[in-house]
Amino acid sequence: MARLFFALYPDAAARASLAAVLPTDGARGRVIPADNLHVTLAFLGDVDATAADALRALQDAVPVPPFELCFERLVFWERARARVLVPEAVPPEAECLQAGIRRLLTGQGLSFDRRPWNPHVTLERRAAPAPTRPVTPIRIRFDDYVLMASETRPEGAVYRPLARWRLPPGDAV
Ligand code: 2AM
Repeated sequence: MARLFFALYPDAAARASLAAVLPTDGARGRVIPADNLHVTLAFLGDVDATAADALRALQDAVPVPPFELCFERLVFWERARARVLVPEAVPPEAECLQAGIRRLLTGQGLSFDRRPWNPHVTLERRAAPAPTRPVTPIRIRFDDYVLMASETRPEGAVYRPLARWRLPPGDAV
C-alpha cells in the first residue's frame, strides 16, 4: 500500500520562494519543509501496488497545455488549522487538468477525495489564526505534474514522485 496523490510540484527555486513567505517569527505551528511544498490536484490516499503500477504506466495522462499560477495571498484556513498560499485566479488549463485527472481516476475505478478543488500550497499546519495578507506575487509556470507517494518517517512526511507527465505545448491563450 502507498499513500498517493497527484500534484503540481514546483521546481527547487520556486519551492524556495514559497518557503520564504512565512516569516519564521510568525510561524508557531509545523512549518512544511520546502521539499514538500506542492499543490494537490487529487488525493487518493492508500492505494494497492497493482493500482499504483497502473497509474504510473498511464501514457500522456491528461493533455493540457502548460500554465502559470500566481500565488498572491497568505490565508489561514480555520478548519484545517493551516496557513496556505492561494492564487488570485485559476487559469482554465489548471481546472481542466484537475478535472481530467478526476475523470481518469473514476475511469480506473479508484476512489479519491471528491471535495471541490481549491488550489493552494500549505506552508504551515497546526497554525495559530492569523489575518489574511497579500504577499509579493510568486508566479510559477507548470510544465508537468506528478504522481506523488507520501511516506511517513520519524522526521515527518517524505514525498517521492513516482511518475511525471509533461504538459504538451499548446497555443497561447
Ligand atoms: P494539502 O492539504 O496541503 O493539499 C499528502 O497527504 C497531501 O495531500 C497532504 O499534504 C495534503 O496536502 C493533501 N490532501 C488533500 N486531501 C487530503 C485528505 N483528504 N487527506 C490527507 N491529505 C490530503
